[in-house]
Amino acid sequence: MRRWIMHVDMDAFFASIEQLDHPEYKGHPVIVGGLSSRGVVATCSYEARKFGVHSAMPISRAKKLCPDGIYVYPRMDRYKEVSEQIFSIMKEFTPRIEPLSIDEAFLEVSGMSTMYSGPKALGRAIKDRVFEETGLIISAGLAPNKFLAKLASDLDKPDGLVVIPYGREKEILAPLPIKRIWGVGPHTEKRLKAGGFHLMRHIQALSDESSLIPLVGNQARRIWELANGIDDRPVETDRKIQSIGAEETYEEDLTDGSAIELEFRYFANRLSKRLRKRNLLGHTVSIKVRYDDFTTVSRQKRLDTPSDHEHVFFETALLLWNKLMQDKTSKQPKGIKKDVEALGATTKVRSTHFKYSSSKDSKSNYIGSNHSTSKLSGSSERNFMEPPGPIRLLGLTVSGLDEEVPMQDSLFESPQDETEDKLAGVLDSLESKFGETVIMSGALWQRFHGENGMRRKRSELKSAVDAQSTNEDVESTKMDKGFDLDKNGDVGDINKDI
Ligand code: DCP
Ligand code: MG
Repeated sequence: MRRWIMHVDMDAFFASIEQLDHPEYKGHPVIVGGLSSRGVVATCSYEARKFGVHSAMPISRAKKLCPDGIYVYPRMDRYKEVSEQIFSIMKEFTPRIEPLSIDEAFLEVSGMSTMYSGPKALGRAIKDRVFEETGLIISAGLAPNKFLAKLASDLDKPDGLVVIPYGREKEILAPLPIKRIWGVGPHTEKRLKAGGFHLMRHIQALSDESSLIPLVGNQARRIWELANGIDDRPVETDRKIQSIGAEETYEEDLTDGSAIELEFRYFANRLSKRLRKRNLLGHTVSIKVRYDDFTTVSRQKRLDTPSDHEHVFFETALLLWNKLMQDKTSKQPKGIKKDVEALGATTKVRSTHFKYSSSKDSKSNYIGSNHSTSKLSGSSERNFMEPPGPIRLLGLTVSGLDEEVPMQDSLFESPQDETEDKLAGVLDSLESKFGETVIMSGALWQRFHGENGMRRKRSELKSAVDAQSTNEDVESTKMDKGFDLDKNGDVGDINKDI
């Protein structure tokens, strides 16, 4: 039996629902997004795309391009409701569904096309059924594997229905740019292009992946296979959450290390709570930084031992941040003249809340409250180095998630981990009873109530989608997240591990 995979992706999902619920919006440019001065476009109708508006664009820019557009604030509950409706319609066709996002999924349809007059007729039947039930249009791609199916659904958007038949895989891929390969973000694209690989056919000309290894390391085999249309990944119906992240776009830019420290402390606290709630441990921690000129950089680190500990996430964020600040190759915002290393060597930063003690195994623990000044001296520094320019967005993500295996008390890594686990359990149960802000550490209290605290809190409340998609807490099962955290590929060099 031949394998057939279908990929479905709703057209202009949030905007189409707005047009459905407000028939007077039909045929007009509709832009859904954060409406504050720092808002970004979540999506827009195809009518608005003609004006050059697109996802992740600042709303202010969209308004310049399309001043007569209809601007609406997202209604996530409604979009989730419609998404569930669509998924249940698709389940009538096959139970083998792998959801990728709110509006996207893979369907394992091998063997089913015999019930129709081929894969195209099957795709047509599913499209028609979704339209009849919901009034919404999906674009669909059917192909021998996941990579090609996803590519196909995008080839004729909106209202697409494209089949890539057996035997034509390489021919269809040949003229496409290498950035269409799954997992090839801007960083990897640059490296491949430096080696002369611009189009899929340049990779297809190689008999194996060996010439790609010097350029992209252990990604070489996967890239070579995908460029040749080879992809054996199954449709995973019980796909687990792959990452949990928190990010924030600030109403006012952050300009000093102590404010940044507070943000990462807050993110680490949130993420550890969310992991505990799901009984998950994370292997990899990454930070994302967007400067005021929209330059975006990321760094990630794999932990020696997977963790759900706030202090581990926070300290890894500190390490990554200081490495990033010291990294001369990291992009500096235009017009910012400060030499980061010189800054690092001379600036004194106030450490607001905790004192750290380093232990031999390089793990360090906060042991109490302290106000001190210290001289920055490289990556082992316990303070957040000053940023080279104003920061618009910060994010912290934990990925590589595994179910926590119950352990005996004696197996706790350190007495501090044990104490933190017990304390966390108590705080979690108090919080579930009395709400999040009732119990918080001094540092986090400072974030909400200290200098500028209210300003930041206000921006959180206001900007549900100001930082792309669902702003603050982002859970993802997207399979390409391991390569590029950002749907729009603007994350920069996430592959850069330290
Ligand atoms: N989304 C978001 N922020 C982004 C990208 C997307 O909030 N940066 C949300 C809004 C979209 C939905 O996710 O409606 C689905 O994303 P898609 O990339 O599939 O975009 P659309 O469905 O809107 O348009 P398309 O027709 O290109 O699929
Ligand atoms: Mg879509």
